[in-house]
Amino acid sequence: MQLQALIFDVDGTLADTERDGHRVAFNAAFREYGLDWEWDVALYGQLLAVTGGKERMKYYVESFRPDYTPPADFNDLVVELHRAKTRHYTDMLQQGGIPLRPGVKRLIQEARDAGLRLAIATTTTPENVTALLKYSMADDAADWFEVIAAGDIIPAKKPAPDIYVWAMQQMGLPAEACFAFEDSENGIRSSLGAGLKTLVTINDYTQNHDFSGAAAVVSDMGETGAAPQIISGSLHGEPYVNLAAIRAWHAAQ
Ligand code: XBP
Ligand code: MG
Repeated sequence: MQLQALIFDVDGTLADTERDGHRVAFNAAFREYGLDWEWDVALYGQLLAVTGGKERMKYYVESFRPDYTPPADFNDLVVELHRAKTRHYTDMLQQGGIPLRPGVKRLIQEARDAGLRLAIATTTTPENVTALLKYSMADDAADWFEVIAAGDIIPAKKPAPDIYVWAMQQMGLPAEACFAFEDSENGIRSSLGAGLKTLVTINDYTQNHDFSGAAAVVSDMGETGAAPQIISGSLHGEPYVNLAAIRAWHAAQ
């Protein structure tokens, strides 16, 4: 079936948001609430095993803080902390904090010029996505994506396939007409589970993940004069990740 739409993960795929974005915003929220929780770079790598900020905080308390006795209204506290974290995170983006990864804007522009449909499938909060698109991509970039599937819209977060399935339902497209972009094992379990061929661009947190089933695994999308490193698969003779390479991965058996 002909390729009709590209579906992008956000965190780690469009931009390296985790280490210098989400992690920092979580810590700012913890300080604001007088908690002695501090997520350093290494610990945050372990916490990324769980997707979703609220879920991640609960996992931290359960698995790393046996000394902490949660209050009776712990669920409410987590919701409040997460609201504060989202505020810190979107403030950071507004201040121009987090650039897109190499080749992301180029590829999205090429896809738009070719008339492909675009969507987002992510576990992060919707405000975070629109802020990243606006401040790191273009003022009106949120309008370039016909579906932004994000956050609690779907209860079962990645690695469950539900968020991708929901995005495709909204577009009225089958998986065979779409192609996905991911950076993590939880992400690719989700996209492959939804039946999508998927390209992986790795980052420092995800480089040792298991990406079996990926169409290819590369360091980044690449740019003119800055070819990506190929970890597995092939670029089908293209200099970097472009629509020709994506069409070839999409057509492959
Ligand atoms: C992203 C996530 C998110 C972010 C934090 O995973 O797991 O939870 O880390 O955002 P993926 P929130 O890239 O696979 O979508 O705090 O808004 O959840
Ligand atoms: Mg990701």
